[in-house]
Amino acid sequence: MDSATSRSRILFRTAGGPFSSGFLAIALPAAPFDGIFLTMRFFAAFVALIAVFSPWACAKDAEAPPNIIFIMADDQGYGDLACYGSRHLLTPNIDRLASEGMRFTHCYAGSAVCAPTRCVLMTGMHPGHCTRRDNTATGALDSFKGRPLLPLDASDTTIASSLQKAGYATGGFGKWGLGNPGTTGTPDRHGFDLFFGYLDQVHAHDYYTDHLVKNGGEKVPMKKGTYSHIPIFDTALQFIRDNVDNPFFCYLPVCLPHGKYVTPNNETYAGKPWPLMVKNYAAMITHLDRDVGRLMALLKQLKIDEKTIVFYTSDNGPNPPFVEPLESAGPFRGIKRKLTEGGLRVPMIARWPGKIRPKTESDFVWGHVDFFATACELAGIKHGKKDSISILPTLLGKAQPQRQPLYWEIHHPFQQAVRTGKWKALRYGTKSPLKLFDVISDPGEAKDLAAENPAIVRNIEAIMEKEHTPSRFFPAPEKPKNRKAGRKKGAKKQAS
Ligand SMILES: [Ca+2]
Repeated sequence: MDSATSRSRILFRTAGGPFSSGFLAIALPAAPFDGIFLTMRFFAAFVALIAVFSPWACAKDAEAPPNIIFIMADDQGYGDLACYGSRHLLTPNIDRLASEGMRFTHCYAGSAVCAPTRCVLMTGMHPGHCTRRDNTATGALDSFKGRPLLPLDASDTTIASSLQKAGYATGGFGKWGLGNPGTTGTPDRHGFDLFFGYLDQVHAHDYYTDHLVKNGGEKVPMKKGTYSHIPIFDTALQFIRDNVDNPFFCYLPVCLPHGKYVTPNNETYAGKPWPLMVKNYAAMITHLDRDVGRLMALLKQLKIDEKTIVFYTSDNGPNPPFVEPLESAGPFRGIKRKLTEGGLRVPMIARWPGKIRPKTESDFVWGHVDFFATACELAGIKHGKKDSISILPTLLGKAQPQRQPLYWEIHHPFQQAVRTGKWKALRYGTKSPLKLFDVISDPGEAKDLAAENPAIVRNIEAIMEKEHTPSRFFPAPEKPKNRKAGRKKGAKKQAS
């Protein structure tokens, strides 16, 4: 652990009474009761009082664990932000986040679709270990409109429950996707004091829904014509106001810019030579950008800017209609639902004034799976998640050893992937040949180098075998079953 973190941890745990009593315990010797020690006792008490009531005490507060805000767009591509090279989209507020903080160029989503990414993020377990490994599951327990779903298990521990236990106020706002009402997977059962938005991910397609959901399933009626993102985001801002004096975790898995592609206003892009769907998608990203600006202004207004670390990312790669006109996948091949870089590589920005150096860029290889350990270290708490590492040293500008291999699997159709060092490998089916790419020199994964690197291939095959633990809900076939048909059917079924 680095020294800055040690300091935060010690000061947080000793805030209030324990700080002064601990200090006096050291300052007051068990000694004869004579004049010298009376003077020492008086002096120690005086110093302790100064420590509690002086500006030093304020400095102590500044070292308390930070508020943590995690904003996650839905289906926004790596190339959809100006600060990640977009020539088409206006994202000045998110760009400012990047220029005031650290921009990561090798950060990976938990998965290539909504639900497993959320599962990985919340549980700090990769898709070979976690409960929900794809949007739908074979023979699953939960269902919504006939789709077999798998909720979080009661035994799953989430980052929200860990932070809640550590004294954080916890709020989630947007698309939950890990358990519908009445299941073991609702957010109120997994550490959220307050959740507002959609529990079901297909319900989340309906931006003009007649109701949203609070906590474990309480229906909140929406007035006709309400664009749901607006009350969802406003509720998040109110949660921040309400918890200005607490450490808080504000999880914002917003629905924008996921389909349906509807927006109250696409004027910014009205003159562009794009189909309506593309204009709306672009406007949805710019709408989110404006809200990021509102959120950052609120942090300044509440004077908690320096006590708050803000992350911004997306849950998976973009959809096909945006890849050509907007270059949404950036330099990468593939889209959402694929374990190629286009499906997995996502923007990731972290801003924390006074701690993260502004205008920095990092090529450290990590993923959403590491948010768990990172947030725990920020909060000064321990965790037992073996798949998750803290990237706090990197955030603080310190050297950090290369991460162990990142592993993914997804099931419609079945794919496995590994990123280790410069290598990215993927295959369809546990007995299918591995494709191997050097994603530093070949980010588009165009040249398969498997034949030239048999030892690397064997090593990665062993990683895939080890990291996949069987799940009866997510079978792992040896060979892909009719990949083309699976892709077509999967694309329709996996609409979220
Ligand atoms: Ca998504």
